Amino acid sequence: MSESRFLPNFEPIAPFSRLTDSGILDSGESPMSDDAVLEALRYMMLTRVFDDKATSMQRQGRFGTFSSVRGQEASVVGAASALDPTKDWIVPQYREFPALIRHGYPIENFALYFMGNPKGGTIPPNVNMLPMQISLAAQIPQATGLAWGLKMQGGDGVVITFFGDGASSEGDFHESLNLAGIMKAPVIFFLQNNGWAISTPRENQTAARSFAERAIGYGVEGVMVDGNDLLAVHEVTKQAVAKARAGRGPTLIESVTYRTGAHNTADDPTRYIDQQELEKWQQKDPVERIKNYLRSRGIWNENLEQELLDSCAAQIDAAMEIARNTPLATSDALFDHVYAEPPQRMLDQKRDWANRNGDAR
Ligand SMILES: Cc1ncc(C[n+]2csc(CCOP(=O)(O)OP(=O)(O)O)c2C)c(N)n1
Repeated sequence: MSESRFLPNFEPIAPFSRLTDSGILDSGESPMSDDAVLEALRYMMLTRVFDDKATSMQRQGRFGTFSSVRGQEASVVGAASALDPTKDWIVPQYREFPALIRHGYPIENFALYFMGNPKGGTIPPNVNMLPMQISLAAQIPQATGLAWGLKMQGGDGVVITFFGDGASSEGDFHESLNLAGIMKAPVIFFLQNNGWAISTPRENQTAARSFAERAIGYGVEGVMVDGNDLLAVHEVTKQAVAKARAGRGPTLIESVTYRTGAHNTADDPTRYIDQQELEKWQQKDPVERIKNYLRSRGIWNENLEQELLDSCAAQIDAAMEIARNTPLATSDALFDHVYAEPPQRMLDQKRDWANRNGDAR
């Protein structure tokens, strides 16, 4: 066939990037100031410290099942650093610790959540985020609805929702993109393609050559970005935020990265991950890459690294101390924070529960 009627062609496409694997910037101008990069790197380092702490807490039986961000730090922080916490909203999945902390969610709440204390799920009133979502893709329609609502209220806030390649196979993802495209809702669908949905590899998730291109079917712009390149992720997210703020609708960002840790603390990836593939991605470690970039700018050295590590460790320790000293929840806390104004049937259930449980512990 010389002239095919069929779309599209399937030539491989490369993600947008700004840094080489060893952290050298291309010939253009950096989209982030040195101070902004340093701040972002601190969030990435803070995440590593927290991930190690949380994993060890889980091993001691003091934390529930926990999913680390390992390997995806540039992806999450690059996206979050393009947001204005005073007006933009985050609608998370469960692997976005640094984005939530930068937005104002207290680390101790995050810890309490994994300690099974409902207090952890409470979001301070000035923090623009919805709760973490474990049921895959269930948050995506909410992000579209929230963005559409913000638009109707006449403000210029933007919503970003995070999810994985696995979640993108759920109907919720497709329905949300479709509606967001029609309504020109100010929402960014931030799909972290980390290679895996637990043990299901990316190639079993879709026959499409990219996840980003799925946007086209909904009249939405899509972009594929190197998720281990902080500068590139920040740049495309910033563009998507500016576009949404200006009333020009949603964007699907596919952030191509790799989960270099386990899916969560209940997973053993050595049973299914190819060691060579893992090592290839470890060479592109996002934290080392951005440190190399700062080294090439002459502003990174061992003293600064130690200083940052110490301050991250102190910050995590202080938050853990608060979480440890928070009284255990009584079981009637189950009924709190479910409705702003609890309906009568819930008040009845709460009273019955208290009558049956004495002090309701
Ligand atoms: C609706 C639903 N189905 C199945 C699961 C079980 N489950 C939890 S995480 C996961 C894989 C998710 O992979 P992905 O969306 O790529 O995100 P990642 O964890 O890799 O960041 C599955 C299948 C779930 N939580 N929710």
